[in-house]
Amino acid sequence: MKERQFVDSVSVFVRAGRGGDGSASFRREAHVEYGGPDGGDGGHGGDVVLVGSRHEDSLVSLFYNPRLEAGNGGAGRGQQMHGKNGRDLEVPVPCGTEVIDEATGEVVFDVVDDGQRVIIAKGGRGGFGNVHFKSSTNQAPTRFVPGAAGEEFRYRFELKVIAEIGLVGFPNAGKSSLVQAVSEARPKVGAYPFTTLNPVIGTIVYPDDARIRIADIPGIIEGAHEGVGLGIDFLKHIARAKVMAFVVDCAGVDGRDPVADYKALRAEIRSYDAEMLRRPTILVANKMDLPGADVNLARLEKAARRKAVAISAAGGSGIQSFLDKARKIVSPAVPGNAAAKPAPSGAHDEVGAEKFARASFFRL
Ligand SMILES: Nc1nc2c(ncn2[C@@H]2O[C@H](COP(=O)(O)OP(=O)(O)OP(=O)(O)O)[C@@H](O)[C@H]2O)c(=O)[nH]1
Ligand SMILES: [Mg+2]
Repeated sequence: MKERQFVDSVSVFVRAGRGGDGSASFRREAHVEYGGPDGGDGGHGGDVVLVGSRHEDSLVSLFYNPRLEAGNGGAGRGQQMHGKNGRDLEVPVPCGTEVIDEATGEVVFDVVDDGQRVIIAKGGRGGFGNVHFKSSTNQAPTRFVPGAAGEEFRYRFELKVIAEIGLVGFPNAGKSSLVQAVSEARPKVGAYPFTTLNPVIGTIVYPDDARIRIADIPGIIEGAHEGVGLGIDFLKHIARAKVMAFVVDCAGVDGRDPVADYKALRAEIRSYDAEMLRRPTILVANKMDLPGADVNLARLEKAARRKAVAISAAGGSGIQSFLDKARKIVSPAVPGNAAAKPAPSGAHDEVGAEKFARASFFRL
């Protein structure tokens, strides 16, 4: 198994840039005996800025590089020249990163959206140069103001995967394929277990712009709740999702039995946190394009005593039913995501669904 590179909690030291000192300089010109003060102001110190990025999925780079320092402002100079402003330090972080002040334990910032910028430490102001201190009584002030220190903090960054739907399934069940089919996210898909090593969030965008985020995590195996495999670290992310979707390989490609898989998945979740099973769930029967899947589907639905959403994540069939179901089940919990509009009256359900499907594959 590849080494896992996923860090969701890291302690960092953050220092914004110091402001540059003001200058105490006097004009020197040929033929002017007493040049007045001409010391410019110092430049401002750079800020430390977090930038939400959907391309980041872990805090691992900060784990290896836990000091974040922005550039200092340059000193002011003669001829009223301003010092250069210090360079801002922009740090890309995954959406869902919370910033906790270690001194107080309080969450002070929350980076939620792609492209969102949050200043977590402000640079110090540049100091005034002596031009500011000229007065009628003091024509030759030597006074200047030193640059102010930048803010300094010790923060803990915590990654909270934010998704309405969390996918749970054995390795190779087709979770990442499903995320690919319904969102713009491109998690790796592979015919071997544990292709996915880190959580990936995809956003389903409906034609009326309602959005549902869906979290893909590494496959769960028996014993995950006790730390077997990669599962335990990721169950806590799923634990924050409002809805769980169990993804089962209904064709039993790896010689697995979908009914046994479904039971084992539920048992793992129950052992981890029984409360999670009381939330709404979606049962997804995947790989319906393969032989034997039909028979297994009937068995699965009987054993689970519920209807499954039958799909082929790779082939594209049934995806619309999944989208509809996801919307219906998540919407009450998400303000602004009204329930899916019913098909136009008189239209056959299938026709309505087909129209909806075409629009749904429009990607951002
Ligand atoms: N025939 C068929 N193959 C599928 C389908 N969905 C996924 N696969 C294949 O199953 C394999 C595993 O798919 P992934 O989407 O990577 O599965 P996963 O659940 O994300 O796996 P892990 O990340 O390892 O937990 C890949 O080879 C896919 O191409 C399907 O509907 N039909
Ligand atoms: Mg995967």
